[in-house]
Amino acid sequence: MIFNDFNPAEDRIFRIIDDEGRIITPDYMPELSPEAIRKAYQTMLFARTADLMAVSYQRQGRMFTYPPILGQEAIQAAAGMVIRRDDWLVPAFREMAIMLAKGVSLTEIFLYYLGNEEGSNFKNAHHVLPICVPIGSQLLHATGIAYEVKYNQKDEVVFPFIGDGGTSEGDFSEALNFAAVWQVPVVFTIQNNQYAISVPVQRQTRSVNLAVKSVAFGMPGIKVDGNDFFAMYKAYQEAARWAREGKGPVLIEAYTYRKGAHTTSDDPSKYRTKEEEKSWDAKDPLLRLKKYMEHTGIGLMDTDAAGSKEDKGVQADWLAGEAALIESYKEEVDRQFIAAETFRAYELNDVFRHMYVEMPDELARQKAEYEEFLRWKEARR
Ligand SMILES: Cc1ncc(C[n+]2csc(CCOP(=O)(O)OP(=O)(O)O)c2C)c(N)n1
Ligand SMILES: [Mg+2]
Repeated sequence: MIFNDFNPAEDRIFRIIDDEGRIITPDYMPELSPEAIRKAYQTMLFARTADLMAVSYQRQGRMFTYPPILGQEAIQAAAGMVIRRDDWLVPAFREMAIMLAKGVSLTEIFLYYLGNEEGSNFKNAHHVLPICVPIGSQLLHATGIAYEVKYNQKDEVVFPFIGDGGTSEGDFSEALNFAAVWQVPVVFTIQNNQYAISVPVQRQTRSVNLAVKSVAFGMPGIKVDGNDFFAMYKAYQEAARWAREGKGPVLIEAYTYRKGAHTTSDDPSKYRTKEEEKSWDAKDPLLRLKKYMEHTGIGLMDTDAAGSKEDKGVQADWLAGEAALIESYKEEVDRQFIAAETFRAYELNDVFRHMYVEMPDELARQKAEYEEFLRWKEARR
């Protein structure tokens, strides 16, 4: 049981592979086929490609502010593989890759960052809440949904996400407290990427880590190397099983690093050093999984490299394969972005329409006021 073996009060961190991609805790290695591991790498590579292109679209002036997931791909690929169709994804705003795994389309995600309300109207995704920018509020929704799940005895687990900074919000404590009191099925993830915009995690808490907060609420908690795909996968497997068996909530701290800016509106060179950023390069989640695959002869494409070629050949094959994959991913991302870019412009009504089945008077008043403002603006031209 990983929750007993890696006690957060002792500040232990759960890892399966080291920075060189070598297995260091074989007893915990999850059973995954070469095909599943290859697929995980490809998922991370697709997410990285889409993420870099999202930043590029913003820089080209074709999209508004976007929060990159660069460096956090292993957490999201692992969560995406464990979360089931009927389970609930309750995102904050830095969960693009998990949203894709749950069936949200990239076009929908891009629409959101183009300010279009249709970007929260997921056509094919099941049990996914909209992106949530008000820090922490989504955790209360998660606990509430899990209350309903337990009440109606459904086989569903709720997966909310929050950042390290978000743990300083009252909503964090309220949501964890009642999830534990009610023993409802929630797997809380803190993506501890070390920063809340410019504020380092050391200024959020005096606790030895974030996972230890689980102790006070009375639930299992574990600090996991968030850049280790296998550790994240194993942690999610065990946490989801725990919650699904009716044992209550779990807190996972995924210890990682935000390699990019907070959002495209931020400049991290103002508050952190190049040396610090560089020190995380060797811990890159894609690099570590790639090294593991190289040691074990799992090729990037569907034929396994083991024994078939000289080392150099495998490496060359990998690089050529990766370049080709990235090219095909870029085409796919571009296709989905253009679908968002050429989507119908949103109507004024959309901004007010989706909150209630019947618009309350106060909202109707705001809508009238806004229409009035637009008329005034038009007349001023
Ligand atoms: C209630 C609230 N307060 C402040 C903000 C402004 N804000 C947006 S993101 C952010 C920092 C969040 O940091 P963290 O929780 O670590 O998540 P990360 O951005 O690192 O993923 C802040 C303060 C907000 N969106 N909502
Ligand atoms: Mg953060």
